[in-house]
Amino acid sequence: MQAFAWNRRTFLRTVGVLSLAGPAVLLASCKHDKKPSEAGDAPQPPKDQAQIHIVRMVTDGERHFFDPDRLVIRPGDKVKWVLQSMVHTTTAYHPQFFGKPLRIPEQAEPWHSGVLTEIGQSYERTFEVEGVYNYYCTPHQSLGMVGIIVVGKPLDGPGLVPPEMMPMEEGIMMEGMIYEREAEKLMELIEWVKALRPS
Ligand SMILES: [Cu+2]
Repeated sequence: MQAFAWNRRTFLRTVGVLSLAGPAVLLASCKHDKKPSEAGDAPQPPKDQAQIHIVRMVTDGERHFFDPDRLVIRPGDKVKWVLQSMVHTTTAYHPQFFGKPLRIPEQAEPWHSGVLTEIGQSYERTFEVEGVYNYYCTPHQSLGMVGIIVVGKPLDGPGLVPPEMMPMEEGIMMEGMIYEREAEKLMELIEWVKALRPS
């Protein structure tokens, strides 16, 4: 009985070593024998290649805006909003914040920076879930201070739905409403994203 157990452990250990060695050998051979068709099979960069994208929050006279107001990034990349002037927020369109309609991917975490008040103050977050994200500045939403972020592919989702088609019941109209200039700017950004797609 004891001899059997010993043999069995030895066998398992041997199999374990073989299965560990397997992927390493495959990876090593891939490096040298990669066909062109396989090169496009890796959709995401390694974590160490993640980038940080800077978005400035700007007031210039009567204009309040994110600069740039549109970004295409890769999953795992970070966006850092930096206050350049005035006071601003970066806030995801999500019912969790101020009753706004959902305009980010359904699996994604919403965010709200709170009001940034000191020049140079910043807020950052990492985007993992692929899709289209709409966000706005709470003090300046009615003036059209909104932005859009495409993470990975511009997949269909809440962030590409025309804002005027959002169902608005009278009771929640005031809290979560989208203002006219806000809707116009969102449409401009949505059209920009759609133009990125292959026709
Ligand atoms: Cu603002």
